[in-house]
Amino acid sequence: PFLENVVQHKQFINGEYNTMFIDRSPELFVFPKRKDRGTKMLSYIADRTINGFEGYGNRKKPTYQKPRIPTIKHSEPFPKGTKQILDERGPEGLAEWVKERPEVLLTDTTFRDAHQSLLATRVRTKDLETIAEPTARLLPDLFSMEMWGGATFDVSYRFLNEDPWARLLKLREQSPNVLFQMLLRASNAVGYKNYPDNLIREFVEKSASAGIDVFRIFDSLNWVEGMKLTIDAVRETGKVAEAAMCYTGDILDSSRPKYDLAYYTNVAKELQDAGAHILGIKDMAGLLKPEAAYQLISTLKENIDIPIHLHTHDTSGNGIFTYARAVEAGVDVVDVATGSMAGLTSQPSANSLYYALEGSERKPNVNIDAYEKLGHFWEDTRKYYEDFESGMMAPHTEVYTHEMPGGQYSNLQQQAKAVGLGNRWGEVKTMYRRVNDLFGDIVKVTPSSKVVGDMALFMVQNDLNEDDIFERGQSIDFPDSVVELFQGYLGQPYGGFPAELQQIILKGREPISVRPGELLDPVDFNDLKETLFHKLDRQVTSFDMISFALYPKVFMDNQSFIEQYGDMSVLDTPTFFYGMRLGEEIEVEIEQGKTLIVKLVSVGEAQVDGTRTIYFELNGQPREIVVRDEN
Ligand code: 3PY
Ligand code: ZN
Repeated sequence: PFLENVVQHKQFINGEYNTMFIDRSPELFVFPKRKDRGTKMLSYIADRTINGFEGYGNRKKPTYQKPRIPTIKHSEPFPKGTKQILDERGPEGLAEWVKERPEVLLTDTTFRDAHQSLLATRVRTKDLETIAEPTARLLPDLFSMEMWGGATFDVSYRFLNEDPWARLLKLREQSPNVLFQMLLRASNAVGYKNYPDNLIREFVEKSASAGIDVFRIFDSLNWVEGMKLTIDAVRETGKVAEAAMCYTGDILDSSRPKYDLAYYTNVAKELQDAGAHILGIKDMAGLLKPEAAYQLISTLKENIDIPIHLHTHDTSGNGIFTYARAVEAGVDVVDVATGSMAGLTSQPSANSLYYALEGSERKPNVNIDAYEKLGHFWEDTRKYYEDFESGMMAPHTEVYTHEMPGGQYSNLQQQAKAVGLGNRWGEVKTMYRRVNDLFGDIVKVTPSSKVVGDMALFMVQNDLNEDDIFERGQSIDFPDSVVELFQGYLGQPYGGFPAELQQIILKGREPISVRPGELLDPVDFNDLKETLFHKLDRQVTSFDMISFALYPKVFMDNQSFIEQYGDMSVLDTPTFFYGMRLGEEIEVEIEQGKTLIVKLVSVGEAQVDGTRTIYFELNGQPREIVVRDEN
């Protein structure tokens, strides 16, 4: 504790100490009475055992089979992969290399979008860490692993009480050969609103230094103007700027000409001109039909020079067919997930695509046996997260009508339930599309998709239709997110906002037409460091500062959790969610080489004050924890 006190002392941090510093600083020897790590951890386990995990119900802990892990030789050098190509040849060299490949390349999304779309983003670092090295060793021919960004950032803090930066650093160590890819919402970073320019630059720089190689950058309204700063920031780091356009509507539907082939070709050219090393096509809802994919990719191949990377969701069940046609048209890279984490609202299966392209010279170069083995791990591990499954059991072609992104479907369903509209979910889905049309047919992806969802819930809940909005809109208080969208705080939609509706929603407020970031004050990082130092009473890292600037409350709530319980990312997932069974014994490695053995001996009767005493053994010594029974 002495060393801890010294290195956290303000004078020490600021470098203002001399040889008398220790003698003249008696406060260094006042140690706060802290609960030891073991007791904190037992408190967490006791609480989960009695009260369950938030949103997870209070079920008894199931017995799971230990996930199957493919055998690898840790001592052998890692096979070389795309990371080495980037390091040796730079982003332009990598792009050239991609274009020369005869086979279609694969990005594996299992560590990010697959579980964001199937399991509400709840997969924990502990499980990712277990399979990261086998994945990197067995799939060295991947173009990249998408493993960060999107919703993983705030869900890590908010629901898993984990540090997302620690996840990135740990996984990087386990996978030094394959490019790491993240999803970045341009000026919205990994949040739901525009942030100041200097915060975006700082976020990009620190993400790159912590291990991100490929940044897939998109704007939720396809507003290229809003993406340029982020593209430049990525280019400055020497990493890969994959600028993506979001696919919405249907280029095959001539009755809906707003988003046609010419529109996408123009956006693609603008992104290339803005400095993209790779063009991403982000089909976040899975609306790109097979023939549309063929036409789109063929046309883009004639009009731009940079490689094309296609992302889709398999919600409709047509994902593999879409990819097969895109491959025929010359797409360079496609996004897939490990078989047992693929399909439905997730990405199409890597394994299925491999077999679908049998006989084609563009068949992906992957070790299919390895993919099957990695799939066993995920098949077993996915069971831990059963309560977060969306309940979608079969291909869902209604997506072509409502156009809801894969990652939003289950989320909005939960939101609908929370406001008492669980039994009116069908109406909410229909309303989602009607709101899209009301808003002038806009791109729907985080965060614009959230605004459309908020408005749909609002209209169903208040029994409003389009006529009501136009006739009585002046007296309606619209959700904040809707007002902000129409103020221009998420940027500008293609074709502008519908003017009459904008007036009704803004009620005299002035909309902006410039980049919101231009109007925001820059973050003062020195000031922020000082503030955080006082709040946390410890050394403040650049990662802490960025996270606090993006999500002040979420970040601080997580700090309080750590203060109360310690770092619970060390627990195995079933224990993290359910606590322990009577008589169960577990081993917890709290740091390298330091393992605690925990046994749950018995659970005391509920007392009149609402508490129970839980009896544990910690490394053979009896320990009692008093916990409030919330049931
Ligand atoms: C995200 O922004 O998190 C998405 O996955 C959008 O599709
Ligand atoms: Zn996606």
